[in-house]
Amino acid sequence: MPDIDTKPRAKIELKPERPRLHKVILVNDDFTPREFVVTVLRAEFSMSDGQASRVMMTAHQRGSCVVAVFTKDIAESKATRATELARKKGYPLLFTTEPEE
Ligand code: TYC
Repeated sequence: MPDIDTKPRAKIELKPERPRLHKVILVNDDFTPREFVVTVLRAEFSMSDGQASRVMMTAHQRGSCVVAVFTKDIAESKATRATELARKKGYPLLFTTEPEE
């Protein structure tokens, strides 16, 4: 019988990395009406009127504003859906995404 060492070795723990979150960013432009930006934020990101107005005003004054963070797929689909709502009305409103640091 061969002498096989069956003593337990140190356990290798496999810790899956937590998925990186992605920011949805609202970009300012000179043409989309403020009320429409607020409507899109409320519809797509379930914001109250107050929250949506503050996010819209931040983008308006600073050029852009982080709307929310999600996993990559959800961030991208929400940004696309929100941007498409604007395209349907002929507005250049843009939502982009980027990974969180
Ligand atoms: N700047 C636009 C205006 O004055 C309003 C606006 C705000 C548009 C935020 C886009 O992300 C935006 N009508």
